[in-house]
Amino acid sequence: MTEAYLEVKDLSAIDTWWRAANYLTVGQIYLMSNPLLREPLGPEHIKPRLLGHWGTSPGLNLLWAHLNRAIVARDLNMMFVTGPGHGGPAIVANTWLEGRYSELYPSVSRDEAGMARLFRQFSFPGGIPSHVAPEVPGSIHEGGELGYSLMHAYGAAMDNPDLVVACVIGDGEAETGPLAASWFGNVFLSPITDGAVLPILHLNGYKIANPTVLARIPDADLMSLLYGYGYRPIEVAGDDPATVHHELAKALDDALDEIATIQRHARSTYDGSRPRWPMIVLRTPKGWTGPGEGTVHAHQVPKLEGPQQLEAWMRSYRPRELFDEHGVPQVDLIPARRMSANPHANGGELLRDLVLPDIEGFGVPKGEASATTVAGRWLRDVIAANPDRFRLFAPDEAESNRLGAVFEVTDRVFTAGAEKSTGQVIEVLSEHLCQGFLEGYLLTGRHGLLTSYEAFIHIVDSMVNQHAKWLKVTRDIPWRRPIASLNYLLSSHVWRQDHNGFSHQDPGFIDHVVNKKAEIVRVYLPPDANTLLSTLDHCLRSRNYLNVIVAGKQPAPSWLTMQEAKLHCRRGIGIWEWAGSDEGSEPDVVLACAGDVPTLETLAAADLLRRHLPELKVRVVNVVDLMRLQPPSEHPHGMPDTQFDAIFTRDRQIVFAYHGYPWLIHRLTYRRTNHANLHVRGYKEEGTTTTPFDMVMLNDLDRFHLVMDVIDRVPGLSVKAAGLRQQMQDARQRARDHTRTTGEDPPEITQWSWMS
Ligand SMILES: Cc1ncc(C[n+]2csc(CCOP(=O)(O)OP(=O)(O)O)c2C)c(N)n1
Ligand SMILES: [Mg+2]
Repeated sequence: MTEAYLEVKDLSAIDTWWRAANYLTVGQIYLMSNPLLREPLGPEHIKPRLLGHWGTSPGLNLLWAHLNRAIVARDLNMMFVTGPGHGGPAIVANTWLEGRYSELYPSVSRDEAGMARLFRQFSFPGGIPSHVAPEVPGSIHEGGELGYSLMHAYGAAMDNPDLVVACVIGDGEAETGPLAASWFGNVFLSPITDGAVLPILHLNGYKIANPTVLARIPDADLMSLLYGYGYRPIEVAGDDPATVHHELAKALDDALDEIATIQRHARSTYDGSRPRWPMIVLRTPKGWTGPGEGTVHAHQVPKLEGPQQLEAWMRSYRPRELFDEHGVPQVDLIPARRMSANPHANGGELLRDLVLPDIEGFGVPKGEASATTVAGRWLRDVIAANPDRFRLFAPDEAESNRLGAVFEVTDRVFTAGAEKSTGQVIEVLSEHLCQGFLEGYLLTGRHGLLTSYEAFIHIVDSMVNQHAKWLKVTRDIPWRRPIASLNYLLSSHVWRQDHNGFSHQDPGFIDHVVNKKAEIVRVYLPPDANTLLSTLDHCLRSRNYLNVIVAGKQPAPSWLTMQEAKLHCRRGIGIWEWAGSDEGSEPDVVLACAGDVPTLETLAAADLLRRHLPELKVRVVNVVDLMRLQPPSEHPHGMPDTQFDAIFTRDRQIVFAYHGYPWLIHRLTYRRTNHANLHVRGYKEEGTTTTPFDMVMLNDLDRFHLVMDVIDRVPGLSVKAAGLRQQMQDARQRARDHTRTTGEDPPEITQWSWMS
């Protein structure tokens, strides 16, 4: 037995809270009536389908109780991030004890009637989900898909100097790649301008059906590992409640004292170097205080002999001491600043608009420009104008994606080693960390942009799913205010991976995101620099979306003036009359394009057609907002059939040059009148390290092939234009031969410009 650390009254308050929360957790998992056990428990009181997770819950409840003691004592501004989010009933129990749950859901009142609803609704049809889902007050992290707790915690702490984010990490969760990378978070956290994260590694020994790695390796190894990541781990271990209460209270005081000391020092001396932040390692049994304690059988719903066993278990928490005769909980330790009501956990409430510089001042004249370089100048001024609420995240690719102008006004955060710096850019190679930090930052009411290579953003596909699900659910929760959209600027895209090759060529992230709910996703393919500016400006003003923007970084034609670009982006799709030859009449063929490189090839094809087949009426259509292609019933940006038919015609051939995998265009348009005449060229998984024009030829997306497609499809041309078709074939061969002899594309390609 260790020495007593807590005063008797505090020990009792903590233990009461813990027992109350455990009681309410068990009640939610098993009961649908008789919440205060007024009658002997019978089968009729027990849910027919027992769903949920008990094993992690007593540990979460213990931590919540102890953190409340610390919050009361220190008046902390604290958030709770639950890594093992399957412990939903535990967190719901604590928020109900704090009264927050009933404030938001008045029918689940803080009394016996409310307790009955609280129990019944959990994991019940028409009720609430089993995890720490968006419905749960104080949560920014559902924890359904494990691995993202610590990165969310770090993102939340950024630019919130007053905030302490307590983050419980499951020992199973800690085996995931994303969580393993998250320990690095302390390198990207400024002790001066950011808040603190208190990681709590919950070593309950097990995941679902197996022991965990970190619970089984020698204790000294674990301590060395965490020390090596830059933390000072404070261990608390045991299975005797009183002992653990004393030790945990002491450990938390130690950690919170140290956090305060670290911040005082850093903020008074402006020393931004990485301190050795404290963290807690909590080693207590899985399913502590319940059947199957300390075994894998405690993970979900422990199997019981019958109602009597359940009743005995629930009574072991001494409910008569916990609730009065009306079922009102008799707990102290409700802080003035409750974790369940922390405003940062409902970030939209704190969200302030960005100050956005007028894009007019950044536009480029028609000619040639690198779209992302131009965007970088605007982002530089966005960063300068919003020092406390906008961040750029990149897996080491901000410079590579030509956004380097931002470093004229800010720097990268890096607190370790000799060359320390601080600023509004986070560059860490893990795409998971970029995504997770940004999610944490957005969910707590700020704004940001993630720039990545197009191919590798796939690494976070699954995280995108989870964020999209979160957004979808929050739309229907009135008290959850809208948050800033998650914006992707994907560059170094499939067509221009010049230094790299096949491994770096994959435009499929777009396909992935369009699976998500239409009200959440937006995909933009700006064809040039000015349209990219207009698109970014739009996206940074939007709320509750995933905006995916794909844009090139290489010098490329800028087709539209700033004014034209704005109008084009507002429409999302448009006929480029200046590029076509249909002049107000019905076209013979529609050349459509989406994406910068396909737009270039399409215009070059239109140029060839105009020269060689002057009587052919060609219409050129450019798509910036991909969702315009869908019907309005499928997507809010969808275009009515009448408009679609007017642009794409009801019966003429359409040759569509698309940035990504061609099937997506078919998927988006399959219900349209003229779908049978739609022929899409795009990336068909042919790639290597070669010249830009060889890349488009490899995938039959080049101008010559587009002309051949027109000849093959437009009635009457195949015979008449057979000679031109042959010239196009030869042009392809010449271009290929040129690359093989000289290592570069022929001048007729590289020096082509519109109507030159
Ligand atoms: C990424 C991911 N893989 C697998 C699962 C399935 N799963 C749910 S709970 C769990 C075990 C979690 O163990 P741990 O993090 O130690 O939590 P605790 O022991 O506190 O329940 C697993 C594997 C998941 N939710 N997420
Ligand atoms: Mg575990």
